Amino acid sequence: MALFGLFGNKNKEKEREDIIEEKVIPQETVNEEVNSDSSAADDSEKSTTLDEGLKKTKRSFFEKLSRAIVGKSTVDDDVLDGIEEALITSDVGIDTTSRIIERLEARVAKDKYLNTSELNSILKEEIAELLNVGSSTTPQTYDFTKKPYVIMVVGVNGVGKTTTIGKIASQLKSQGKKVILGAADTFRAAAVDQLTIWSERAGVDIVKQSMGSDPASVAYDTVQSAVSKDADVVLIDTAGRLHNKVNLMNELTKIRNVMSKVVPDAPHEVLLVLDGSTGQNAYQQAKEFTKATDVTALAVTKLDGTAKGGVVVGISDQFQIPVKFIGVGEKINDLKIFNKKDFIDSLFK
Ligand SMILES: Nc1nc2c(ncn2[C@@H]2O[C@H](COP(=O)(O)OP(=O)(O)OP(=O)(O)O)[C@@H](O)[C@H]2O)c(=O)[nH]1
Ligand SMILES: [Mg+2]
Repeated sequence: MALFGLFGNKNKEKEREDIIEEKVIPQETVNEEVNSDSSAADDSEKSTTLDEGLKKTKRSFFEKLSRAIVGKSTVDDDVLDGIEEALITSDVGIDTTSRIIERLEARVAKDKYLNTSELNSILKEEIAELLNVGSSTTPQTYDFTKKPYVIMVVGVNGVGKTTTIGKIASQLKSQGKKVILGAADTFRAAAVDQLTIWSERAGVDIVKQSMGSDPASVAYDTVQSAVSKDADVVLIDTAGRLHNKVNLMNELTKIRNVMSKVVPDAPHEVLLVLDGSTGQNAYQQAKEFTKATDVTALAVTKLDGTAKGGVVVGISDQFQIPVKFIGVGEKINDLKIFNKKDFIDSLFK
């Protein structure tokens, strides 16, 4: 028996090694990797504003845009080509960029002498309309009539799952909610320690077991503890995984199933965390992960460290699943509830 157990663990380890090997870091993002100096996570520092968080994206996008219109007074084909390039290289994505350019073309066709000096406001209007900003309200974060409201957090390695959980826990705690974290990333001892530190920072409870224990068992214990303590929200941390690792995706199904034995409609939310600084990779992950498992909400992190913030525009345009949160820093208050209007306003400020 013990021998089989040993082999089982070996296989598991092998699978994890594969994941780490397969973690793709596009070359161009290496230089702009976010500062992961742990001193940056000092809670006493003030939180990053949306404007500050989007600074790199804004600077890079408007530099490209001004290059597109230099020496031009009206929006002609050359200018449109330049805008297209600016959008694509800001990681808005080809499909969404095409839709924005089509809108601009229609506008130029109507008004032949569209002035380049108005371009920013025109572009802002068209992007806002494309994303249906007029009808957007800040997403209701959670339905607290469900008690406990169970959130399972998933995604590939290193995207910011654990950090995002800590930030959400802190926000909910400050709203007076009773929150319990579940350390269902049992693969690394450090993962449990990291979540424990976040639980202390946020001032919320945590349920954990020893490293290597069954993640589904931790999730089960957490939900049960939440029920007995009359908690409002459960946040389950999971190990990073790739969508194409069948066993690991099955593990997520198992975690879901055991939680629903305690609270029948749990998990109420499956939050997929995406690293915004990986640009097009984040799209790919969203596409593939949402195919492989039920995902009900998205969080896009690390926007502060990248010029690829346009990725949020593309993701909100192309996925039916709402972007609920954006991460703009490593500190506990550096998570914003995503509001399309505020985002576009900040981008064009
Ligand atoms: N600058 C910045 N860094 C972030 C943000 N969110 C997370 N990070 C950093 O990203 C790194 C990875 O974050 P984790 O929360 O450990 O990511 P994870 O998905 O839990 O990682 P695994 O458990 O290893 O799969 C940490 O150094 C975080 O501080 C963000 O919004 N901005
Ligand atoms: Mg983690």
